[in-house]
Amino acid sequence: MKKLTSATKILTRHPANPLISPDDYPGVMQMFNPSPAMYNGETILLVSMIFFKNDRLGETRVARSTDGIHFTIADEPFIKLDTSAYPYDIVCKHTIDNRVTQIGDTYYILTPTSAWPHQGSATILGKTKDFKTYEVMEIITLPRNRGASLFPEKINGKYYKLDRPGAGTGSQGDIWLSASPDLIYWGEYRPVLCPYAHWNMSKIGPTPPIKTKQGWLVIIHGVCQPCDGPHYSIGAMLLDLEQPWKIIGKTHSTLLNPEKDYETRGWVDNVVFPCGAIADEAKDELRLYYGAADTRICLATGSLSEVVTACIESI
Ligand code: BMA
Repeated sequence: MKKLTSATKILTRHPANPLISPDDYPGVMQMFNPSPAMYNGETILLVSMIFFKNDRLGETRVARSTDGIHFTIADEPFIKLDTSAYPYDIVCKHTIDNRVTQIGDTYYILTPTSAWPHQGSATILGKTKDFKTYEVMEIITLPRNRGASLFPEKINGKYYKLDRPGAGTGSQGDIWLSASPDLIYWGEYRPVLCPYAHWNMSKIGPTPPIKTKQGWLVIIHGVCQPCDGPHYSIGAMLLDLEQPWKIIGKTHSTLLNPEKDYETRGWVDNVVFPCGAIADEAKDELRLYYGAADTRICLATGSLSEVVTACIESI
């Protein structure tokens, strides 16, 4: 039998975990589910934050780091919208769990928000060039769609995004694909992946695809429902570079499972949740920043090529 690394052993948790914890920020209740990007050599995380004061909903702040380990978090929210004006009075509350994708010198941010009194999450498309100013562009999905993620380049002349319709309906949430000529108008919907393994039997969701020689690597989260409540874990799938609706492979094991105290205990127990990863093909490195127990932010690193192989071999 061919000797392969078990997918569960590819990533190593950083010894400094948790890298960011609300304990160090008075008034902050939760800092979690970060969306990573590289900007001018710095690692940026768009951090999801919730405060003890109940007059504030979830917001997004920018954390910056020169070494990818020690982060400084901005004092002000990054995503600011006129929530007194239609449609953002209804849609734009609770802006957490972003997905960032760089295309050229622009960083596009897909933000799932809660649409009240309507139910479920619509997706807001915004952009920045410097992680200081944020510009809202359009609402690009209907509810219920939480976790939509943009590809980092056009494929055969079209933009593509992964969608997650059905989110929030309990035991559903699959991954679909859509295409657009301009990032605003979307169509050509295609199903991609539905729950397929024990750890993602209830729901499954995407993050922004990472281009590798073998295909688009997509870090995914999956939810299962053991007796002690939902468990959120992390795996990956690989999509065809030219036909991104075609799956080349997927991990049957988890890459990361809630195991450490900082993952199993918090505001929501047993959660490891990704909103993206930083890949370096030259160094063969994957840096996966993730939210732990909806409370703190952690890092796990490992070989990018081993994650790709785990997908191809369906380990
Ligand atoms: C999901 C999202 C995430 C959260 C997870 C676990 O539905 O709301 O923000 O981390 O649940 O609570």
